[in-house]
Amino acid sequence: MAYKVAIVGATGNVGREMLDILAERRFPVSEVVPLASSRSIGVEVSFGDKTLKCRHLDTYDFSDTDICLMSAGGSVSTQWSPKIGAQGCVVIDNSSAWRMDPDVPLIVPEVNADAAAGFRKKNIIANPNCSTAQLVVALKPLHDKAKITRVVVSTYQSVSGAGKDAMDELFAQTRSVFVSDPVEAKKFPKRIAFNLIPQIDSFMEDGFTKEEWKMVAETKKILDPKIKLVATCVRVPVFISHSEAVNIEFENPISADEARDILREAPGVLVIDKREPGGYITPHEAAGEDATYISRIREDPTVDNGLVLWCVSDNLRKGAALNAVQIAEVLMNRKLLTPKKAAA
Ligand code: 11C
Repeated sequence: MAYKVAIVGATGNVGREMLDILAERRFPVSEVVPLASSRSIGVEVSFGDKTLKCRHLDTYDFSDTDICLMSAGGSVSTQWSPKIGAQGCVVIDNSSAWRMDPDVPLIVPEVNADAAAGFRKKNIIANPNCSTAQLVVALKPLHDKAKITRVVVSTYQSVSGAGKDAMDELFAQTRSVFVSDPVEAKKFPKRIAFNLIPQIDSFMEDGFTKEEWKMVAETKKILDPKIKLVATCVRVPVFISHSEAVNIEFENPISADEARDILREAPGVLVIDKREPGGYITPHEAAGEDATYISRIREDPTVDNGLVLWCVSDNLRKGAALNAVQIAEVLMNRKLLTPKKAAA
């Protein structure tokens, strides 16, 4: 049994990771079709040891394709996902376009895989924002044990979250600083090299940014609507992996030792927590890895039942491409989707 899979946005940061992860995890494919906008037609991408040429999204017929992994931004997804879904191809979408739609499941397989079964209304499943995905993987096992009431999270997000141009901007600005050239900021509102920027996405009326709002709304949809969450999202001059300092308040008591033991057993989590110099994870070490890493687990002495921890994950993998492929695996393993060729 093998699935025909299309990747929309195959030349982007996340699209390329999707191709790599499908190959690495040996997801059973009968064919993989990279799709892109007109400016990337014919561009070559790698899939395992094969080289594939991008085809045009506008002229592709999805009727014999089983799964579409979509990473082409909100406006492409808004326009295309319903059309693709109507052709019987399940869209797993990485944009924010469908996440809050009540008829679209928003899935992190380690947390709420059961909700994936609700995809048939629109044939669309949403992938969360990268900073939410790693957070809920860390929170879920602790919530099951001691019931989380409130979370305060500060993020340290890498530039790859803003795309390839943003990575190029960090590189170019860093070089300019070294050779004393003028530093140009195009993609980011201020210089990012040797700096940090307390704004990700646009501002909302209440003073929070959309990135901060997404962390609140998506955590509630995926994990528990009763959890109160407040976020401050910051861009840092790191290429890959988002880091988060997380303060968690619980209804019931939970010690740092208990939390460490629970997290060690939790799916998708790796604990690196030695109370000594270097006994924790950094974004550089998490890049290219699949796990959500947890370090610096300690009790918060300022509240009744509180913990503080440090959470790091590769935003292009668990935060995007890996999570999307894991959703496809849920559809396959739970027999929620039969390949069209097998069904014919
Ligand atoms: C960033 N988290 O780091 C964003 C990128 O809603 O999927 C992903 C935005 C999203 O800039």
